Amino acid sequence: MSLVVFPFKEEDPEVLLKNVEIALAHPRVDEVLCVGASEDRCFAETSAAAPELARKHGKSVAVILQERIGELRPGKGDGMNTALKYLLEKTEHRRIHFYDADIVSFSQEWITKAEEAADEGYQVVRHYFPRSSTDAMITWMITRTGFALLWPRTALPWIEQPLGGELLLTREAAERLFSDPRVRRQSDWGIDTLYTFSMVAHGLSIFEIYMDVGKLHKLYGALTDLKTMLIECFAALKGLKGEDVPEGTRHRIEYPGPVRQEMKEKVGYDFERTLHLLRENWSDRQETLLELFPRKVREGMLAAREYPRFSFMDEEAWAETYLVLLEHFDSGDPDWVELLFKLWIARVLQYTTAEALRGYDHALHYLHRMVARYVHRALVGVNP
Ligand code: GDX
Ligand code: MG
Repeated sequence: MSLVVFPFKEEDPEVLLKNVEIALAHPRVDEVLCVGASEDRCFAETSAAAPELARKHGKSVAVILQERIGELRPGKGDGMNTALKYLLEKTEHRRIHFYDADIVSFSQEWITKAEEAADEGYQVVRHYFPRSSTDAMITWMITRTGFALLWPRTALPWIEQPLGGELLLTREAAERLFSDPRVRRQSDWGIDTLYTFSMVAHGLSIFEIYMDVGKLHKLYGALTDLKTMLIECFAALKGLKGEDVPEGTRHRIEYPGPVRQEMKEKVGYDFERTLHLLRENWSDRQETLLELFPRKVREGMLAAREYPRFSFMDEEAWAETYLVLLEHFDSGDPDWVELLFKLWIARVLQYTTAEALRGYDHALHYLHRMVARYVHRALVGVNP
């Protein structure tokens, strides 16, 4: 039987409690665990409502605060790792599910599909779902790009949503992840990268299941809101760059379904507000750091201080930029943080205007091919 976990921080308690009820009503679920970042309003309301929900369903509902397990900013990583620790030390459940607390399209189907895939013997089940062509820009430009450039022979570049927070682990998989010190230290947004990395590094079998309904949840405006996530996800990848990953993971991906028109037309971020970000927070030191980058990138970025420029940041320029960042980026240095952010903004804007504008089908095809070309580049080298 299974444990369902919702990590949460400042969420709408109504959404979280509805999701808790959905999970409790599922026949495969024995217990629900909500792991809060702090004693915020959501924590108070969820704790107050838990005993009644538990009674109603005849199952356990625990609401706990996350422990300090890692070494970086205390964030979602401490929350998820606290749940692994709880599973292993306090319970006998055979499986653990994670779902973001803010999903408004959550249903029993999320749990059922994961359980059925695990019944086939997979140690990890990951949910994936349609996303708009301008959404998931950290996933595509940071994580999948990095996985392709660093571990081209492994399953890593081919994981559809390597930052997805919806997944199932068998108890055995949870043990493997939690015993990995690289996973435990990652207390911040880098946790999703570390879980994905670690499951492939440990050779666990993975089934990616497709959720038609998609994940409707809280949305961001300008890309600034994603800044911390971007930095922490890149830093996590950079920290892993020398690590060995075996090639032979069993990895199956459920074939996706047709994508609704609404999703195809959705715009993932506010273009105009994002354009401004290219001109913000420059310093002399950042200009000096640009000397480490290829000329095209350096000149393009310097010009972008005056007037929005980004067309120079094409796929190849981004690969070259990425390799420089892997070498030199320092997440403790505010100038590096600002520079990475603006370089990524330039890449996202270039992709948006050169590819996403040509329509959803073109854009998604482009992104998948881009990853394949990065894998090829890492294995075979750059074409002359
Ligand atoms: N316990 C705990 N502690 N929970 C947290 C914390 C924290 O410090 N920070 C966030 N959460 C919860 C949050 O309440 C939600 O349930 C979940 O973690 C995800 O956070 P949200 O703000 O909804 O992030 P978003 O942008 O929806 O990100 C998700 O998708 C990203 C992606 O796929 O790109 C999330 O799973 C990210 O980890 C992932 O990178
Ligand atoms: Mg969310």
